[in-house]
Amino acid sequence: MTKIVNSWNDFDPLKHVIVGRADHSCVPPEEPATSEKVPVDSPMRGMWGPRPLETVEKANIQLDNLARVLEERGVKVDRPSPLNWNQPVNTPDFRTDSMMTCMPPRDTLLTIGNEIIEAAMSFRCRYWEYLAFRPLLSQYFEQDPNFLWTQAPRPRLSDKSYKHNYYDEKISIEERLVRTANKDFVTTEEEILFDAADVLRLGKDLFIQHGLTTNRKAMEWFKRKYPNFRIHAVNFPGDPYPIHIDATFVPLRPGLIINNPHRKLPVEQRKIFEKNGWQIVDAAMPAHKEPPPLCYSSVWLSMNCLVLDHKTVIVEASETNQLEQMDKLGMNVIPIHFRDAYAFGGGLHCSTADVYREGSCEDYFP
Ligand code: DAV
Repeated sequence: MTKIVNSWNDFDPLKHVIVGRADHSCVPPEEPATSEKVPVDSPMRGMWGPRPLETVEKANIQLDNLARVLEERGVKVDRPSPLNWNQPVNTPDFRTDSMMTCMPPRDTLLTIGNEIIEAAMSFRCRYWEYLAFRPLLSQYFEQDPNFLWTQAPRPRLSDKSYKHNYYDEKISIEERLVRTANKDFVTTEEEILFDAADVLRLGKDLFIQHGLTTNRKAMEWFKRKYPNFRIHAVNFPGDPYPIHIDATFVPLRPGLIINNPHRKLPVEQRKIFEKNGWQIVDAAMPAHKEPPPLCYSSVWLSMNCLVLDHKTVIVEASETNQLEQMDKLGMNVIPIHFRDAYAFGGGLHCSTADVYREGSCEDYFP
């Protein structure tokens, strides 16, 4: 019997992974959920359409190189089948003029043990993104009799799912931080919404970031779906654009997490880690002052690393501070160049999705 899908965390030995592809990527037109994530001074504001071919090619070179480095280390790598993303999405509830990309897979697919969940994402332009992964999931289903293939309740993404006067370009960073602290985000509680990258898996515990891409109803869905798990809502008050937990709170091995020093886990929420002897250390400062052009993410992709096992981690090669910190924390570091892929949705962790890691469902926080 072949076991293809198994992964309970982000640090046990990685054996099989999906690496994204940048082909046909577009900058999507503005829509209620995306406006909030694009900084006001970004040249992406107001522009949309296919990304320049040269940037797509450069990103693909680095993605292919990541795949090669992983394969050299004995990790099986699968790649999605990109669609022509430059097509409108039309449903009974909304229309938007283009899709985005199938980068990063980490947002779309959530692996929990022998199950892969296609996430209920809040961006209208990402409505069909899971189709790029269907050939792979279908193959896993054929090969692995225990693979559980799940789609989270499909969101309708009608106007009721968003707060329409939420985005305001005059709003200052301070005001945004107040909103984050008050857990006031662009989505409503009309329906279940989450990006897979908001869910941090640590065996029996799922730590889920409440932010611009994941709402409370999603947490309730996870609670009911996994009655034997502990579901923790976490939030990081220092983040003006809280999207995804993987540039904020990143475990390296059992007992050790790096935390973005600008987005610290509140004292109350730290207790469960401290009580169980886990160490939370401030991540090193990013080496760059700005993200690359046409990038949605912040400079904190510096900490968006891909852990291969409890002693080995892939880190972006120009992130010298982060490389050095990893070394001090006792990790063997594999530096690879990856900044050309950042604009397509994120860093090394974002650009991958787990299929198989050794290990089983541990209870780290008894
Ligand atoms: O810091 O912009 C990026 C995370 C992407 N998965 C940030 C979060």
